[in-house]
Amino acid sequence: EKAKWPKETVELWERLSKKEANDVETVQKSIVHHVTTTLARAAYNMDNFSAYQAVALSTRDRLISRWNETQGQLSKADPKRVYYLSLEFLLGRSMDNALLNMGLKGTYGKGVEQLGFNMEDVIESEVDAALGNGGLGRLAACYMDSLATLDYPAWGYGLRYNYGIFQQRIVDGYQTEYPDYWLNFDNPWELPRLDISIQISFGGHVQSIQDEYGVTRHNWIPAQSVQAIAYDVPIPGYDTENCNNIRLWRSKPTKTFDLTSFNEGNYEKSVEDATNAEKITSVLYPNDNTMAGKELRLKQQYFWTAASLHDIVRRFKKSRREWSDFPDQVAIQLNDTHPTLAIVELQRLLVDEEMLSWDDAWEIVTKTFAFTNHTVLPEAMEKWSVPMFEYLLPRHLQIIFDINLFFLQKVEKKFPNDRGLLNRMSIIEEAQPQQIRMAHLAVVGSHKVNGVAALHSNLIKTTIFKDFVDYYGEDKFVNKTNGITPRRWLHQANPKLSKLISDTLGSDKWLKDLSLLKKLTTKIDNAEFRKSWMAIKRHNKVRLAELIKIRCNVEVSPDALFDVQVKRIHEYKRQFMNILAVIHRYRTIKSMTASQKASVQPRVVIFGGKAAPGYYIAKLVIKLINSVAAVVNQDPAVGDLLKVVFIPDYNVSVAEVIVPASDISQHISTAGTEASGTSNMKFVLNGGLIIGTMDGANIEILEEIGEENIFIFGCLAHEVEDLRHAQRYRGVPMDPALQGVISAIEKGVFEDPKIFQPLISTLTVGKDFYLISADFASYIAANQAVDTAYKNQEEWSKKSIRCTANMGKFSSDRSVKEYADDIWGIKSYPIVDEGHM
Ligand code: GPK
Repeated sequence: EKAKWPKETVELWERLSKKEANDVETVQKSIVHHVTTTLARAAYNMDNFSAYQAVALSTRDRLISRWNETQGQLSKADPKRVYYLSLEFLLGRSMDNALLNMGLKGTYGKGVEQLGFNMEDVIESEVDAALGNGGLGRLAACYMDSLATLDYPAWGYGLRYNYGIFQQRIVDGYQTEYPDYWLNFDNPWELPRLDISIQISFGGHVQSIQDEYGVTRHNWIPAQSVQAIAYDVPIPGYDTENCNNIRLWRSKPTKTFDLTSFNEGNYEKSVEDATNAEKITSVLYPNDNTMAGKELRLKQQYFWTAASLHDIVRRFKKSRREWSDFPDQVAIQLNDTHPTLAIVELQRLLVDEEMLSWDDAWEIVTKTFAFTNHTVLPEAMEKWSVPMFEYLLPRHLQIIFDINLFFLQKVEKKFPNDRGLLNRMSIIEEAQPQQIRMAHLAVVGSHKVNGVAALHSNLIKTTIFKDFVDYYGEDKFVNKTNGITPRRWLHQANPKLSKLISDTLGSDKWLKDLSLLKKLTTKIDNAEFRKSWMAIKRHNKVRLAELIKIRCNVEVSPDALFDVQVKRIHEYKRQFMNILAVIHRYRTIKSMTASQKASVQPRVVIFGGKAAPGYYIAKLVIKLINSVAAVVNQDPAVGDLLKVVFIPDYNVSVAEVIVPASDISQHISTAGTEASGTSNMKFVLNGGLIIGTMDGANIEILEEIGEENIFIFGCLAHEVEDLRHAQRYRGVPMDPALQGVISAIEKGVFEDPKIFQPLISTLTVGKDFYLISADFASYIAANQAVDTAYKNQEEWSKKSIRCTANMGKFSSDRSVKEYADDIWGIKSYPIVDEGHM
């Protein structure tokens, strides 16, 4: 239409859509404009929260111009894009990050202060977007930051839950869950695209008919449908014009479906259907590393993958290319098995709707998808019961059976007469009822499968996917070690350290090339530099001590060693072992003379993390931590030598305070169980040392920073099987120190011991699956080594600097580049600033 406009009209638009300037006064005007118009408030009558809203709206305007410019230029150029399908995006707060990435923090800070507000208070008024559980969801968020920063054409696809991960409160030492209704106030970080609505169907039956060529065609006649509405979340890169997108889908009742029941006079049914439709995107499932198997979760997965694929295919069709070009235009990354149905849905679209042959379609599908595995824990493997699946997605079930049939035929051809092998590799598990193994489907439908750290990627090749490696060959299975974004996890969370590093290195280039941190090594022998380094750590500890005072009502000394374990509560992560060692420490201190006590290194042991609401043992661990804290913190015989706190409602914004303040943090999973871990990287990047097992990315961190700068203990992954076997069948006795700790709990030193009996039972000889007893002695020794090392503050500060200096590898920029080069085949496409609004 624009072409038909007279020249004057086009010029008028051009002139009026020039980008706003970014000086302090223009920014202030835009803030005040939003206060008085969008918020309809009087200019002076405001609190921090409304100030936040106005600053957020003003920031959002600038984000949207970048988003428009980026998406406009990409539409024209139409390069290959990657689509990152993730049921979780754990973004946390957006404002500070957006301002820093766009280079506007200074201007906004000045503008806001002049308007009479404290920028930090304004920033802290924002509630977290908590659309994720833990590591997997936060990884997706870090990858989106890196993709945008590196100018890769990338979109995320996810769900817009009304309720994110629950809020955790501690009542009488127990975790209690509260709904996280994060959309209570408008969310300025999303752009509702109410015009983008896709119909998604469920249920019904399949009609099979012969077409005019005698080919059998399958028609899915669904029973019900809902609408998917798009909400776009702009993701600005750091120091670039590029602004990528996360499209989140929200479910709504379809208008027609509503009307039918309504017109038939069945008002109740129409209300019920509407509610059922809305329910699909109402809540995030709060399980981490475990599978719940609920029908609504399966509905979420199909709703999301179908809407996303429809959107991707529609965008592809605009280019009017051949279907065979699809994999040259589109790469789709499956974040865990949650989006595996996308494989089946694309095959269905190509065969049933686009009328491609099965084989042509399957070639396109398998060239398009790649799959990331995040765990080897059996309880986390996704399986769906065939009857439930058939009821919801009858045509998709047929397609899965066909995929499986053709796949097993090829396996049989390559390895004839091996029934056991076919049984093990089948996508369908022969159980009562039959189960669909989503991991097998994801492997079969993808051209690359990756683990998330070197050890983990090797483990999946020898355990859960061993047969698949034998069949497909090694090349399909690759490693992509996780990474974290240094923008949020150092620059934003630790501004003082970021500034010291930039001042020392003479520029802030390291924020886009983390390997430059290596140059900090030259400063290690500079006492002045070490002093500044440690002063920043202390400043961060004071800040954390304030948070602990507010949230836990416990006073802790910032001069003590801060020892942190914050992550989801899980048996394999062994928070239980940590608190047992704390009890051991407590008993040791209690048994000391005054002069012995004088040489004890004071320690504050800090826990945080959520337990899945149905995970009874994990919840008991929280209770035990709080019971121990209650006793230890009150004991005058201990004083400041030991404090224990459980910080409630651990989330991204709390992590941003905790991570920069840690002296030592704990990454102590049983070897072979933690796929990677990413908080280990965050702590070390901030100059915190770590104590850990030879597990996940700990191993690669050790390789980078050197064994003198990390406290390693415990058995190795290849020893685990034998150790389990030995304790089960040869009755290896419990570690004596651990025995003493258990006796103390059983004697009632910490509340009624009956409460903790189920927890203690997990340590029964022969049942100690996570090998707490086997690792206990070396764990205690490693903790002693930490105390000793910390007493030498000069040496400690050198270790701390070496840690940060050698963390270049763990930038998510490195991870994302590897994915782009080795898996997606995409190139960066820098966006030109054309000055448009
Ligand atoms: C793995 F399987 C899962 C899961 O359901 N949730 C989750 O957060 C984590 N993960 C792993 O446990 C971590 O080791 C890993 O660093 C993270 O995913 C990202 O890969």
